Amino acid sequence: MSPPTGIKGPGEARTYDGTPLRIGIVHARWNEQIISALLEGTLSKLRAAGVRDENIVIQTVPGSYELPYAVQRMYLASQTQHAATAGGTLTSAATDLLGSTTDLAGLGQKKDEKATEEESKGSKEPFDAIIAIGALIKGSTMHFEYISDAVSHALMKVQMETGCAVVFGLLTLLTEEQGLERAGIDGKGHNHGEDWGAAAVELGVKRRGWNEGKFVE
Ligand code: DLZ
Repeated sequence: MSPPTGIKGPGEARTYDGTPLRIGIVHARWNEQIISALLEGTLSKLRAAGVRDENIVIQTVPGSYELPYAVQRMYLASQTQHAATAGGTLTSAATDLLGSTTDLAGLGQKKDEKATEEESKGSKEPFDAIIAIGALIKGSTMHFEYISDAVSHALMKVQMETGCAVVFGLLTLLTEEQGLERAGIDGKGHNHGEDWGAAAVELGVKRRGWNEGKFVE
């Protein structure tokens, strides 16, 4: 479904070539119906821009509170992969990037074979952008206010500290109904995941340009 016409929104759709990009997605599992629609919307725009399935890494976390930590660690993991394929040793690269060897415990473990096969086809570049998706629904306590605020600030912080573009896919909702609308469920509203997919491609392409001293518009 296309975005509503009017003043709100990012204006006319722009086209960027997502073919070379590697994109991370991390989504919370709370409010599953809303999240899965948002994820589908996000993937549809990534694929429409040419991002290859093997270059999209999807991780899940229990709730939105875990999103900033996961984004930070996923980015470091992608840097570790890149360092390993670029000739560095996995251990030294990971130690440098993570600052602690205790986080490396899982690196040598045997992985599910199918996942390994799928992963091996894909890019090992650091992520060009990571999309954090969650849906927080206000309850009767202050929980919502604390988590919304903490997660929003932390997602901004992680993008500024890592230099990886982070797309803010966090819905902060007063009601479940608002969530259904913003996920475009039941023909209502507009699926915001589509905007997040498009934003990740645009930022990913621009970031590559900026890294080379070019200004892509
Ligand atoms: C605990 C909680 C509550 C009450 N509501 C939500 C929600 O609406 N959306 C969401 O993504 N997560 C929720 N959580 C879970 C927290 O984000 C977090 O996963 C837990 O507090 C564990 O750290």
